Amino acid sequence: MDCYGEELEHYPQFMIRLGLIIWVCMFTSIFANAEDGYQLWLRYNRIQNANLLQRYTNSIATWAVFGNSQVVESARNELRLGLQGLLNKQIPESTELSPTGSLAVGTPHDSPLIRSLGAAQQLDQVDAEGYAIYTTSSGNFPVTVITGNSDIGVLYGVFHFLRLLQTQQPIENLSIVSNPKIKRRLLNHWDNLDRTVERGYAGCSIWDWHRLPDFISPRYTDYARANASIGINGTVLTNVNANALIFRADYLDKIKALADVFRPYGIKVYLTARFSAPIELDGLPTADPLDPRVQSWWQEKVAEIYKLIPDFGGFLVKANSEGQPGPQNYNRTHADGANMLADALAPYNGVVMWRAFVYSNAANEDRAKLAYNEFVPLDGSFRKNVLVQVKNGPIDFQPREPVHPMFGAMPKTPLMMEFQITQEYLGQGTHLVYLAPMYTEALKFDTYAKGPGSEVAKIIDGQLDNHALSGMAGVSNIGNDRNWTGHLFGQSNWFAYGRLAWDPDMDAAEIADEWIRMTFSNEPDVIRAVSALMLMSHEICVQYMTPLGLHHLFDTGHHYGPGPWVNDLSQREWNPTYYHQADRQGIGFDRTATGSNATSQYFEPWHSRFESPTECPEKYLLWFHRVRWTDTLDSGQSLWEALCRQYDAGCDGVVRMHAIWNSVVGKIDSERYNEVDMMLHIQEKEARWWRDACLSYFQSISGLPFPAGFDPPQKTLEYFKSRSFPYAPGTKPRW
Ligand code: BDP
Repeated sequence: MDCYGEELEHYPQFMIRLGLIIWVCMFTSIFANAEDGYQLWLRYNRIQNANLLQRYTNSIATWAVFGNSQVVESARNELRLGLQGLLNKQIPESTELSPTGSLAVGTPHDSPLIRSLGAAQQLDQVDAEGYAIYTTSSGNFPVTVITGNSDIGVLYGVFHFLRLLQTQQPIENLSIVSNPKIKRRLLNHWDNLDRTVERGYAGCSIWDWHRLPDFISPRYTDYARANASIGINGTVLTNVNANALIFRADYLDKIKALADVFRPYGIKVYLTARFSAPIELDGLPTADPLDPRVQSWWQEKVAEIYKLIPDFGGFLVKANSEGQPGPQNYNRTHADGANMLADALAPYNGVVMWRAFVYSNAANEDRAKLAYNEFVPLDGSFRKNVLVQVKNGPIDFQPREPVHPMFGAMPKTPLMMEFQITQEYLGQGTHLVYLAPMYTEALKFDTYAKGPGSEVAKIIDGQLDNHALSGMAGVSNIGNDRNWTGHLFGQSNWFAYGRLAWDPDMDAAEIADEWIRMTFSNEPDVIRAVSALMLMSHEICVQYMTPLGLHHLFDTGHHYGPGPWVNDLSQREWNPTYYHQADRQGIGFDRTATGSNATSQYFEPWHSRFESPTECPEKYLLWFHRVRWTDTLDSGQSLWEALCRQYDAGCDGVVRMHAIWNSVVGKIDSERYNEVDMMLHIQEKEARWWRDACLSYFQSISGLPFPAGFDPPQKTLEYFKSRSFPYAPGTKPRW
């Protein structure tokens, strides 16, 4: 028999063996690497580094959590889950200390052991929600203590400790004290009762209103865990374009069910209040805030809510903005409206977050100035439990805006920061854009409101003007997609938002580093590559969408993709042409003294810097100035050439990002690798779409040739104008 025949003879057996091997490989690879993103950054996968694993196992030979409250129970469960996963074994829960090291967790109030380990002294610098993590010893036995003045402090400490393990930090000699700098750290869900999400790109709303209050999805607990792990302590469940129905008794029962799930994680629920709710729900003839019938309606409603949810947080209100009802319908001011609700909430320590996102349809004034004009004169007239919630920039969550001039201009009123986490204007569900650099650009901006050192971060954390109330809101990017945020990297923006709400002085790179380690890998190559691509991504997006201070070039309704040509919408300020004002001579919005004078709303030296075309930072040039196409910029290029080069640089940037991602192939699981790879492919195509559509249009206006060597758009302007996306996610019919 020849070899060939011999092989054939053994063929069936061989095939069975081969099949078995393939099956085992597939099985183990599926289960070892099943990574669909659901776990977010709370992946407690076994630590691969054997030395480290041994060191951790020695330091945590036993562990105990003291106390019995719901919040302490959450801390205990999380620690159990985390240790079991990361250390890959069940560590005994015991109050007996081990000679190699033990972990003791709880408030001094709950445990004599924690008291005996010097917690009181460590907690000297710790506030109501903060914590201390430190290494000490009992006899000769090393002990790691996680403690706080409150149970929630302990839970936050536990998450911090797990983060140390997840990011593979040494834990033998700890001395950590951490307090949140901002008190109300909230997510704002723009979720509707029909489960659509106003600007959502990750599926439907996670709130399953129809099945609530009886069906409690396990997702609600995981949502709470994820938020608590980054210090978020409140959630506004409903859209700012509010529906009064949420105040009906059956809906309040649903809210109560969610509040009950979130409470063990220190998360309070808040609702958006539709100003006309008394009319819509109970047929009152008016919603005038000074009418006693309206006042008692709200008082009763608030009492009803607190009866069900004793720790209810309060109301978020969008009033007299984009068609929403408000106090101005009755010739009352924003303060009248906010104070009426604040009075109803005050007996229960509830707050009102009154949004400053207003622009009057009638006023023939630069939209960028309107919120300041309406609100600054009201400084000092709001009740103590009112916060005014201000978007980071004066228009509307554009890829880049200068800071909102209201920051620093209302010293008697606590101002809350509102960031958008969902990427309405930043590539929605398909672009990788890490937003921490954009957030920190705003937070670190020195307004000079009280001279140097008046950073936005210090205004919103209450330091600068001594406010007890402080807050930050992030418009959520969460939906019921398996990976929560649609794009996997959307998770990093949720994470970064929470970390910055806890500490607005944190650095975007530091946050990226944590997130990558917790989400993907602790391998230096992976961290280096992914961090580089994240940190470059925002600037690149600005370049291919709205460079040099351009803004609101987005197509109507869905805001997905470019529409700089749109000029037929009924309201002037809904049209992109209003914002760029391009004509044969030049482009840009003159907001200097010769134009709308929006520059005057900024403190010196910003007022003068923004006013001067040469001193104005180039990134805001066309925001504040009209510039001729042929004017020369610092680079020596004409404005037209610079614009073309910026769009080019944006496209090249995405190609670079994609190549960087490709360099981690094989170093992370293939499931998430491939998903992001496909998204980056879309992003490359869409960056090119932005470039070609915008430049085709601007060229049709400027009449100038493209610079030498420039790769011209491959399609006509008519083609770009003809594209339509009737079912793009997050589409809003009106604008
Ligand atoms: C805009 C959105 C719109 C929101 C509005 C708001 O396009 O859907 O309702 O902001 O913040 O960015 O109220």
